[in-house]
Amino acid sequence: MRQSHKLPLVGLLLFSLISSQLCKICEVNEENVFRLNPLLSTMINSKYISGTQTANVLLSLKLVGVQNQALIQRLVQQLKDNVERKVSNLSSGQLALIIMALGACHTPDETIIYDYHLIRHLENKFAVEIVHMETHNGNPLTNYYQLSLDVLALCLFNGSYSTAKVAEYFTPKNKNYYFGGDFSVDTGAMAILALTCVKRNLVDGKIKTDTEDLRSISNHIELLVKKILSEKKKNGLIGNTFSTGEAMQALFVSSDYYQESDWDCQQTLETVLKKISQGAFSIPTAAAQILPALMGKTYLNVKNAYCANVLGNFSVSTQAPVTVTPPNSHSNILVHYSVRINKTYSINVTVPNGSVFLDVMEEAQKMNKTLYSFTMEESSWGPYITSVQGLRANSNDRTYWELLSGGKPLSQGVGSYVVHDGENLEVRWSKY
Ligand code: B12
Ligand SMILES: *[C@@H]1O[C@H](CO)[C@@H](O)[C@H](O)[C@H]1NC(C)=O
Ligand SMILES: *[C@@H]1O[C@H](CO)[C@@H](O)[C@H](O)[C@H]1NC(C)=O
Ligand SMILES: *[C@@H]1O[C@H](CO)[C@@H](O)[C@H](O)[C@H]1NC(C)=O
Ligand SMILES: *[C@@H]1O[C@H](CO)[C@@H](O)[C@H](O)[C@H]1NC(C)=O
Ligand SMILES: *[C@@H]1O[C@H](CO)[C@@H](O)[C@H](O)[C@H]1NC(C)=O
Ligand SMILES: *[C@@H]1O[C@H](CO)[C@@H](O)[C@H](O)[C@H]1NC(C)=O
Ligand SMILES: *[C@@H]1O[C@H](CO)[C@@H](O)[C@H](O)[C@H]1NC(C)=O
Repeated sequence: MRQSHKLPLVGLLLFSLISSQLCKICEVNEENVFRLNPLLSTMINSKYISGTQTANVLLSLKLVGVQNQALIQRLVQQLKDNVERKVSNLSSGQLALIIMALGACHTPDETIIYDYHLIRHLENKFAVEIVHMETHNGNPLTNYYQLSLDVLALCLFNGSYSTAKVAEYFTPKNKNYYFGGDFSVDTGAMAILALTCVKRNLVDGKIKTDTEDLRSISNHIELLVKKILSEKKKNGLIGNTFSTGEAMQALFVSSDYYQESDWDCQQTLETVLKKISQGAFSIPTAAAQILPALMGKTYLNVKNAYCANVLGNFSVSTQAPVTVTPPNSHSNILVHYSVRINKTYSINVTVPNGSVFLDVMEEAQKMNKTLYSFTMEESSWGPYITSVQGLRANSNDRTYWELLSGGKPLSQGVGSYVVHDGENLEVRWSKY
């Protein structure tokens, strides 16, 4: 399908029709299923402080067929309370995730979606994102990862959206796929899932459309797949550890856009299993996002009438999750910490060995509140830094507080990144 844009339209439609149900899937075999236990115990032992975290975990557990009804009911109840009390406060992508989690696998809790008119709320929130882009220099209220979640949920649950707008806004040229010039693999992967759902509905004739839209959506998928594959690392990860699960899902559903030799799925799988054993997925959201792909599932399976009980016969461990090397709290370490805006403000901070980035920021703040004060918000990935020295990140002008070590951006947040003796840590006022 690499030359799809050169095929005559009839050929394109026919080919899409035949191939759209084919998936290239590699998954953990039975002897290796025990290696997923750290993910399950991280998810099960989560504190569920954020509704988005709960939605990520519930969606993941349902997709792989975990049968723990007591746990599932507890999560459903929490999401129900969430939409009951504050549906208007949820961002578009948060609501989309909740809808997918509640609606996955046709379980009875699907009715909550209709009782609370969640699809209508999502249609409105998606429309607001589009208006925001049109009035704010192309910047959505949230980001393209969430807009992709929106389209995916609307597509899966028969919501209404404009195919023409999807074809227009999701062109891979759009700046919202990039952060600081770098292609965001997570974002591209989620967009492929959304566009594939839309494409399947068009091909199946569920939605009437201009054939131009179908052709352009198909071209977007093809280009995004190329970009994802070009982010493949030597060890098989795609993007980084945390984007690999969603990239795998995207490649599973788009196998007619690349050749078998373009991706060694087994190698990716093996590297992810190694990362699991090293405790890389100790945040529940991280565990939830990697698990479905490892069991050969994607977010497009949400509408399956029945989610195979793939894990049902295996014992699910509920022991404490694998933890990174226990902190040696008897010794202290010294780190250099800087806040960079236009000028750089630096300080040396002593913290117990095993401390995380956030401990350093708190210590610096104690030492000089004027220079090192900061605020944060709890999110599904842990604490997110929202302001430093009173200067607040703002998605309307694409500003944020970037975390770096030795001048290189970190791939973890302040709540999880463990600091080392002599390290140069920095929070930098940046644009994405
Ligand atoms: C969009 C995005 C951003 C945007 C957020 C602002 C915006 N315009 O939305 C920007 C570019 C600013 C950003 C920044 C960072 N991000 Co980011 N981001 C994402 C992305 C692609 C989507 C998040 C989202 O909307 N989720 C869906 C909604 C429904 O969930 P939510 O919880 O409500 O989303 C909010 C939080 O996720 C929060 N957020 C975004 N990134 C991060 C990172 C951390 C560590 C935390 C605690 C919160 C957080 O912003 C979202 C919108 O409000 C995810 C990919 C993914 N797989 O989730 C990466 C992702 C979450 N980010 C990541 C990272 C590492 C960062 C940074 C630490 C990078 C850095 N070196 O500075 C910083 C955060 C620094 C800080 N200030 O604390 C990692 C986290 C991995 C991990 N194990 O912790 C991810 C998974 C990407 C990846 N594969 O590496 N990010
Ligand atoms: C909703 O958001 C508003 C404004 O940000 C805030 O004042 C209010 O407390 C929030 N409500 C809930 C239930 O979180
Ligand atoms: C989907 O929604 C349309 C109206 O928007 C309706 O006519 C149709 O019956 C719905 N289909 C399903 C399967 O619910
Ligand atoms: C689980 O066990 C039952 C009964 O032994 C069997 O019928 C079913 O196929 C098994 N499922 C899996 C996924 O192995
Ligand atoms: C900090 O702890 C780690 C492991 O617990 C150890 O390897 C390292 O030597 C310690 N560093 C210092 C400076 O004490
Ligand atoms: C940084 O410096 C530039 C140029 O002097 C100025 O326009 C900008 O407002 C400064 N930014 C901040 C956050 O102080
Ligand atoms: C921090 O300590 C280093 C030596 O480890 C020293 O060179 C530097 O000047 C100190 N910086 C500050 C801001 O005190
Ligand atoms: C914090 O730093 C500023 C600027 O260097 C200085 O004027 C102020 O006295 C410092 N405050 C404390 C409590 O050390």
